[in-house]
Amino acid sequence: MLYPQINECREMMCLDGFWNFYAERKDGVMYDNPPDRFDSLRTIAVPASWNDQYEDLYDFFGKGWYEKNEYVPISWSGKNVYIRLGSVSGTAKVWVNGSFAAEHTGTALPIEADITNYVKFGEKNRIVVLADNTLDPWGLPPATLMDNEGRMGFSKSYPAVTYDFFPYGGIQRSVYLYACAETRIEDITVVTSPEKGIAEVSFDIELNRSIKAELWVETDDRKILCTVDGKSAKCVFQTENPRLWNVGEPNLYNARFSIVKDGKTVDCYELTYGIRKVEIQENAIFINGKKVFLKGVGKHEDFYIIGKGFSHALTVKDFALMKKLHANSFRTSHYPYDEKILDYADREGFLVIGETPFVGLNHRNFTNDVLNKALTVLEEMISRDKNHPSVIMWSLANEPCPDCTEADGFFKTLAQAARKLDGTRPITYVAHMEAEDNEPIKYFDIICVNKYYGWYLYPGQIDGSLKEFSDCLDSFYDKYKKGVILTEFGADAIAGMHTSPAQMFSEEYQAEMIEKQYRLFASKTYAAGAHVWAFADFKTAQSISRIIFNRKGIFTREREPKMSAHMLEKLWNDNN
Ligand code: GCB
Repeated sequence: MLYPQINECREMMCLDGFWNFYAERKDGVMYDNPPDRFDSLRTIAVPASWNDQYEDLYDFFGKGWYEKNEYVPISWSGKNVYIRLGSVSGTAKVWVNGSFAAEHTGTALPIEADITNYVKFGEKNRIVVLADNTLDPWGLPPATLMDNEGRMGFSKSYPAVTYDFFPYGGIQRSVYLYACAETRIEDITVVTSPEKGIAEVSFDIELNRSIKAELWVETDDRKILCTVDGKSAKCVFQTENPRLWNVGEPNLYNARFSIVKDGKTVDCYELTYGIRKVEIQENAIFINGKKVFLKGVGKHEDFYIIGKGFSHALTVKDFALMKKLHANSFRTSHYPYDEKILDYADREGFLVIGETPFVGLNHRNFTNDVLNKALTVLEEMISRDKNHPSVIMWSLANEPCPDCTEADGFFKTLAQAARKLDGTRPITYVAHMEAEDNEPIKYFDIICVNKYYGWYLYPGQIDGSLKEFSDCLDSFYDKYKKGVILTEFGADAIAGMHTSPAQMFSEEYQAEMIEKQYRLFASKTYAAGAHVWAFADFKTAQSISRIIFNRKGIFTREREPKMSAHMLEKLWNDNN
């Protein structure tokens, strides 16, 4: 699915801003379909989670109805019109002028529908979106059965989710209406294979309907004519001495694709791509034949008031801070992030581990039903993000339960599917911190693992747990003989809390622990990268182990540095 854009053939309008909102509660009026008038409406902002916009919505995990009345220009008549929502929490349904237009399950990925038949051109159109954020034990990610006494959630939390971030609800990414010709370019897949001064670039183009036409590809001072005869076309060329994309060297090319029929341009689309090759060799990551050690962080989409809503300013700020640290990479823990974040990573030369929303999977989740859903989500994610040079590998899960024998077949199928969908990137999965036997690892190219020595294990003992930390990683490597990325290690620190000697929750403890564990891990021959958990403090469900936020951020939630941020800036600058 291509990101909407305005160009010579396509028009677009953004529906971000104020929408009407109705929160459906058991003691209020409940709807199956949008009524002519909702019982009561208030204003809500899009894109943003609803939870922090009004106090009474803070712990509302149900059906949120959004409504907007918007003109569709008369100049769009005769064209096909689509609605595209970047992400809606849980299950989403969309109606246009009372007609049902689309349904989608799964958070953090787009929903798109052809709404041509429902639109009134030159008039106001009523768009209604249902965002159903009911916590679902079979969802991806799964929530445990709601148990408000907190017996079943992550660390006995309220709400009882199986993962450690707040289950924010709502329309959390931008909403667009866009118009293009009846025949349109629906998908483009870019594959680049650089080899000793020459690179092969291949574009696979998919159309929504069959046509016999010219396909012009303009890129890098070339104008290539290919033909489409049917619904797809391929264009392959070789380029000498290409400017390769790499970490810190974000060389991007533009490509413009136009479908020309009888001398008239029917549709066109522009995208940027990078020429680069990712390989795993000798336990390490190589980009264009150069070895790279991942230095960076695990992140979240999370900020005050907007919750998981996208913000351009926050994106710029976060990248600026990561650059200041001399970080070269991050993981989209624990779900796919807004595409604009990946665009920015392409432009800034950051390496990204793109993660699925398969977090908190436990015994009950390894069923055929969940697997089928997971396969759809995986396909949607890879199809959405495949053209970003910054995305260097796919992570197919974060910490599935360590002792689930059922997980083996589940991950075998997912791993095979991922390789089929994208043969150009390595695949990984993040093993559980307590995992001794992690059999699914055999299906992956490189292993990620989270370790919390000095915190959940050996609390209060940084030096006293270093040997165990080291031994445990060594035996992990000895068992699987694959390169290891330490995707999480860290400690909660409450900004402004200082102790001497370093004690848990102080800034000193966090900084000392991260530095000692990083230095030790980075010295291992099998170490392929280390990501500190986490970039910034973030909102979680409430529990006795979380002081409003998970405080493992090296920055506060406001993005102010803790001691560990200053320490890492120096450590990573000194080429460690
Ligand atoms: C983990 C999880 C992460 C949590 C972190 C923690 O292993 O992957 O989502 O936030 O531990 O702080 O407990």
